[in-house]
Amino acid sequence: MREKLYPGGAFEEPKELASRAEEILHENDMGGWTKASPGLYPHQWSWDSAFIAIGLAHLDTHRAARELVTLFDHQWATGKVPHIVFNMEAPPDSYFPGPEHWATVAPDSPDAPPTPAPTSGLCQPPVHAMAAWHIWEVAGNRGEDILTDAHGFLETLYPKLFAWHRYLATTRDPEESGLVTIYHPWESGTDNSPRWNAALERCTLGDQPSHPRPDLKDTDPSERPTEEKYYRYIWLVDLIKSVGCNEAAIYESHPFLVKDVLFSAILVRSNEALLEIAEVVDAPNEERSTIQEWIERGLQGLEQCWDPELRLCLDYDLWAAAPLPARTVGGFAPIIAGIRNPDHLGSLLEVLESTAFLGEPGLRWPLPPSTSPEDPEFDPKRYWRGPVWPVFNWLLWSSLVRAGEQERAERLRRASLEQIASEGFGEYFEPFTGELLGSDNQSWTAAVVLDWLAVSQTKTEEST
Ligand code: 9WN
Repeated sequence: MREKLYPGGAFEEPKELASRAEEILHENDMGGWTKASPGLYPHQWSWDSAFIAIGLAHLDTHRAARELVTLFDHQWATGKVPHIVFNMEAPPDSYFPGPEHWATVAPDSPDAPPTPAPTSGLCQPPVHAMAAWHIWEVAGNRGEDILTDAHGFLETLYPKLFAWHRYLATTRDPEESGLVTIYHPWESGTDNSPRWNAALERCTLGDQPSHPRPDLKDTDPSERPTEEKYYRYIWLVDLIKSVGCNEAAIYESHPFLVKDVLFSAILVRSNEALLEIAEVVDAPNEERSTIQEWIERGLQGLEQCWDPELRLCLDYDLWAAAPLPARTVGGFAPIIAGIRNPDHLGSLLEVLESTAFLGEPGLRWPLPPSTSPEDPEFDPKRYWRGPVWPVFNWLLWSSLVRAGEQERAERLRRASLEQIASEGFGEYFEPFTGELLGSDNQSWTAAVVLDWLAVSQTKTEEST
C-alpha cells in the first residue's frame, strides 16, 4: 500500500509535499540532467526536461539552467531538439526503441547532431523557452549574483532557442500555416491520444518484425498503449529511419503528417517567452520581428482549426486534408496559446466546465480527463485516453492565469495538489477513482508541484 501523505477531508497542503517533490527530483538527478522517471523512462526527454527545469528553478536556478543546457547540447544541426537524449548507461533492455534502434543518421550528415547520435530522431513540444524565461524570473528574486549567472545562461541559450523555433516555423511548417506538422504521435507528447486515431488508421502497414515491450514489465498493460497501437508507432519510427530522418523525404512520402494544435499553441506561448528573452539579451530587431510574426501566424493558424460543433480546436490531417475530430484536452490549445477571440475563449471555458470535462459528476477531483468521458474512445486507465495528467493541468493552470481567469486557475491548482498529496507523484491518474497510474515518482509531476507550491508561498507572504 502506498503511504498517503493526505488522508482526505478539508485540504491543507502537507509540508511533506515540497520535501517529497524535492527528493524525487534529487533521486532522478543524473548529474546535469534528470531522468523522466526512475524505471519506465531512464533517459532524458525533451519536454520533460523543460518542465523539470521549471520546478528545479525553485530549488537552484543554476541547476535548472543546466537541465536545459544539457538538452540543447544535443540539438541537431537543423535546429531540432531531439525528443530523447539516451542515457548510454541505462541497461539496453530498459526502454524500446533505444539508442541502437535509432542510430540512423550518418555522423557526417549535415543534419547530424554534434556528438555521436545518442538521440531519437523525433522532437516534442517546445516548452523550453517558457522554462528559460521562468528561470530568469525566479533568479530575479534571488539577488545580483544569481541574476548575473542567469543572464549568461540566457545569452548562451537564446540563439539555440531561436534556431529551434525557426526549425519548427519553417521545416515543420512549409505551408506557413502557423501550425506545426508532426511525423509521429510521440512528437505530440500526448502520444496515445485518440487525437491520432483517424490518421493512424488511414496508414497501411507493411510487415513489421515483433518488438520488445519493456514498458509492460512493471506497468499494467491496461495503462499502456495496446500492441496494435505500438506496432504502428514502431512502424512509423522505422519509416523515418529508412530515409535517414531526412526532412524533405519525410514531407514527400511519410504517411503520418499532422498539424498538431497543442504543439502549435505551446510554440506560440514559447515564442512570447522568446520575445522577452530577446529583449534581455538585446537580440537584433530583425529576429524580434520574426518572432512576433511567428506569434501572429500561430494564433491565426489555431483560429482556422476551430470546430463550431465540438467547440474545441482540432488537429488536421494533411494527407486526408481533413480535421481530426476527438474530444480531448488538446482541444483547449487556444487557451494555451493565449487566444484573442473572446467568443472562442468563452466557448472553451464552457466546454471545460461542462459534463464533457470538469463537470462530469463522477470525477474524484475536478481535473480534466485527457480524453473526455463523453468521447467514444475514452478509456479511464490507458495513457492519454482518459487519465488525468498533472503536467497538462500545469499548462492549463498557467494559461488560465495568463488569461486573467484566476479563480478557475486556482481551483485547478488546489485540486491538483490535493490529488498528488493523496495519491502520490504519479505520471497520470484514473479520473473517477483517483488511482495512480503509469510511473510513480515521475520527475515532471514533482516539478510542477514545486511550482504550484511556490504560488502558495507567495500568497502566504502577500497576506502577512
Ligand atoms: C514516448 C516521458 C514521456 C513523455 C511523453 C509520454 C511518454 C514515451 C513513452 O513518456 O512517452 O516518448 O514511451 O510512452 O507520453 O509525453 O515525454 O515522460
